[in-house]
Amino acid sequence: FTPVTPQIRETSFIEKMKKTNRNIVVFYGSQTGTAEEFANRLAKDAQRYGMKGMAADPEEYDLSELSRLKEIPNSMTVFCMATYGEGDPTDNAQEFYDWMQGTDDDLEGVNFAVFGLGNKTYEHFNATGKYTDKRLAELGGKRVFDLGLGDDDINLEEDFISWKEQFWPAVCEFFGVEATGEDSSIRQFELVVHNDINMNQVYNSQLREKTRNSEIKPFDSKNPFLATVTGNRKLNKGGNRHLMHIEFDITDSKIRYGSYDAISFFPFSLECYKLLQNLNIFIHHLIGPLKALYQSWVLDSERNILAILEDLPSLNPPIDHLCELLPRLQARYYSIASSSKVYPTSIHICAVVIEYTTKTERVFKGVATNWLKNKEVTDNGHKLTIPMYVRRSQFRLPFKPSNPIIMIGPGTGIAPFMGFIRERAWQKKQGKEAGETILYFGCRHKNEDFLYQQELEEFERAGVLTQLNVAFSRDQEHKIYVQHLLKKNKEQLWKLIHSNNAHIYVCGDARNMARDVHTAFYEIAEEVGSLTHTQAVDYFKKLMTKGRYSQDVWS
Ligand code: 2AM
Repeated sequence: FTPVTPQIRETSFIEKMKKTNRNIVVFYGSQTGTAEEFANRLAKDAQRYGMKGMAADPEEYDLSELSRLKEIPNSMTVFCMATYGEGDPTDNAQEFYDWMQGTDDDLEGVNFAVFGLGNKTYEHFNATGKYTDKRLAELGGKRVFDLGLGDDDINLEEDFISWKEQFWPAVCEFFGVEATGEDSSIRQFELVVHNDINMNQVYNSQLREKTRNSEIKPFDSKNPFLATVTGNRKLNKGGNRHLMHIEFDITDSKIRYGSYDAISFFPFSLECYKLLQNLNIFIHHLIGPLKALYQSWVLDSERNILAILEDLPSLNPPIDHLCELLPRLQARYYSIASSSKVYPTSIHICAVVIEYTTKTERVFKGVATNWLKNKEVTDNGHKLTIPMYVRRSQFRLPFKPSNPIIMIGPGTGIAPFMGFIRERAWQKKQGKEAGETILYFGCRHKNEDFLYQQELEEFERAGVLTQLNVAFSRDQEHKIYVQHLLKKNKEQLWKLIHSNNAHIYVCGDARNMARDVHTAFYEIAEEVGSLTHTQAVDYFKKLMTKGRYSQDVWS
């Protein structure tokens, strides 16, 4: 697909809006693409109301021009802002976020609205959206419509649609305009059939752009590094799942990483998977505001776009329209399981291959994990490469190696801790006095999915890992989970936390595990430290702000 209008590279969004006659700019703080998709939809909606919108990546424009927006008559800006981790903005919104914090620009006459994308299972629900909304108003901006708070734990799509349904009438009233009824029939793309494509040139990574001051930009989502796969092995000994350990060579990349960072990949060679795998597509276009039906027939039954088209053959959308609605395939993030101190030129990850049968008896296959699973080290002598970059995370080892660490990571939550432990081993080798290094790992069966068992037991024998606690959940009748083992060792843990400055790290499932582990720590503080429940909650909140209780969790 080729854009009909040529793209003008312009860092001034004001100039671009003036040149292309637009009056609404929708910025997105997006990590996985949802906020970007929402921004595109809002920008497109605008034409129904006789306005002209554009979606924009804040990283590509100079946001300090925001106060100039009033130069454009009847203009407004919308921010679709995702929050991730511990209440952080997304990478592409970081600069804008810093600017908001430091600026004293007068935004009088600048009309705005904010939709936040967050997840209630995280403590700092929608922190970035809330801050953007509050800060733009503080600076004198005019809030045209109330902040929307999308919750990915329930149904983000529905939250967005509900917000949008009220947002546009409010905008129309504000500007005194009426809906024109003109639908999104104006295509932004045209279908061009290429018969002579050299597949090797379809995706050409490593175009390392130079920035204005001629420094080479680091690899990032727009400019990934092509890493060679140097290892791929199955970690579990049994069971019907496939847990894998994969190694990448980054020798020529100059990438430096911490064991705590996350690596991301683009499964680019499977572009057709877009059609097969994209759940949560704009199905409301097809079935209207039947939300309950959407929930049960689409979301709960996990029908992706292909399944919908199969099950509703009367829908026969033109292929170019369909492609226009599909969001770009997004990068996937995995915790790094290696330490750059030990492996400066390679990065390791561990991940579970996602594959299961949905309610409609279709086999759902995770796009990236299935693609990675089949990546051999060589394919007929050709080295296989994967476009990737490293994203910094908040997870880091304590500054002083002598501080004790308590790591809790069941399942693939073990990944960053393999890096941590290797780094502690390296510190020990350097003659540094490494503090207690305690791991709580959990899996189903000892003989099946005890990931990195051999390495872990060797680290324990070598005294690097001072305590290895493993909860096998299905080796006996009743479940044993990591939090049960934490409770068993409550005296020791409380002493390490309260008297010895221990750092706590939790990695893995956000929905249940992270919350249950949190509760176990409250109980420990109450039972051993004699705190009241309120005091215990407060105690761990303080540890979090001090960076002594970190979570890298996903749902
Ligand atoms: P289960 O699947 O037998 O319930 C890694 O996924 C391990 O985490 C598994 O042993 C899994 O057990 C366990 N697990 C599931 N829910 C959990 C929870 N709420 N807290 C801690 N561990 C959990």
